[in-house]
Amino acid sequence: METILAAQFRQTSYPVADSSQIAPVRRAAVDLATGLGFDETAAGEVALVVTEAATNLLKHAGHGEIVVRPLQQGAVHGIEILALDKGPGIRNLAASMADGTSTAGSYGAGLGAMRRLSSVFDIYSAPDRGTAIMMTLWPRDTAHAAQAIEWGVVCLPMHGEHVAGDSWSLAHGATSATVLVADGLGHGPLAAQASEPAAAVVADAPELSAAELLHDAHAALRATRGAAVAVARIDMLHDTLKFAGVGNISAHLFLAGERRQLVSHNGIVGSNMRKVQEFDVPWGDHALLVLHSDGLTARWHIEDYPGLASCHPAVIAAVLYRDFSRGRDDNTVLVLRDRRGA
Ligand SMILES: [Mn+2]
Repeated sequence: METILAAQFRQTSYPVADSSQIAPVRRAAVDLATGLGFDETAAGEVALVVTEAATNLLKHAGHGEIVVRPLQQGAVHGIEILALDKGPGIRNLAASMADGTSTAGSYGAGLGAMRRLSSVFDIYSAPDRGTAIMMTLWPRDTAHAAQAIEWGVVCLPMHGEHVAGDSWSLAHGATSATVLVADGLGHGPLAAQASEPAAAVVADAPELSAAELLHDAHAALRATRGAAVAVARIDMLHDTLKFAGVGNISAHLFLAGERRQLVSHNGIVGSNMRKVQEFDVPWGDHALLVLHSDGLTARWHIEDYPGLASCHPAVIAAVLYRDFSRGRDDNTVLVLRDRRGA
C-alpha cells in the first residue's frame, strides 16, 4: 500500500484580508514548491495561481483564507492550494470559468487560468455561502495514474497555534484503503505528541484490521496524554467498510442516498480504552466517507449544499472546515470517495 502521513505533510492556512497579505502567501507557496523540486517555470505557475486566488478572495468576498499542503505521488511532490471564502458566491460559474470573460466585479479570466494551470481543479460555489476552490499543481511532466480512491483532507491548528494536535494517516492500494484520524487531548504540540504516534501505526502495519490498529495505537500512546482515534478499513473486493473508534471522532458514510453514522465507544486511546468494537458496514461504488475531529460541530447536513457531495473530496473537506469549525480547537476533516464507476 502507498502510505501518506500527515506528520510529514503539514498544511498551513494563510488569512487574506487585505492586499498586503497576498505577497506573503505567494512567497510561502513558491518556497514550498521550490523545496519540493518544482523548477522555476512550475514554481512561477504556483505563484500565478496563488496570486489569482488571493486577489479573487479580496475582490469578491473581502476576505478568506488560502490553505497550502504538500502532496506526494511516489517520489514526486506536488502542492495543493485551497482558496476559501464566505462571500456572495459566483452567480454564473460557467461564464466565469471561460477565459476572456473577465469583467470588473466578476471572477473573470482568473478562474480559467487557475483551472488551466492545475492538474486537478474543482470549485464549489453557492449563493451567499461563498466559494471553495481546490487546485493541485505538480512539477512538469508528472504522470498521474487513476486511483480507485480519491480523498482530501483539512488538518489545521486552532487559531493562534502553530501545530495541530490532530493527526491523520491514509494508506491505500488497488483494492483497499485504511484511514485513521486522531485527536490528541487538548490542542497544540502536546496534543500532537499523542496524535502523531497514533497516525503512525497505519504506516507500520497498513494491512491490520481496524481493531488491531486501535490496539496498536493504544500501546503507542501509553506515555502520552492520550487521544481520540477512529480507524476505517475499506475492502473494495468485498465492498465492506470496517470501522472502530474510541473517543470523539465523527464518522459518516454516504452510500446509495443514505447517511449512516459510524459509532465510536467512549474512552481515551493510550489510557482508558475499555472497549474496542469493529463495525462492519456495506461499502460500494461512489461511497463517501467523512471523518472529522470535534474541532468541527457535528451539526452539518450535506444536503444543505446542493451538488457538494459530488465535488472532489478535498472541496467537501474544505467547505465543512470553513463553515463548521468551532474556532476553539484543532480541526481535521478527512473525506474519501470510491471512484469506481466514475
Ligand atoms: Mn479536539
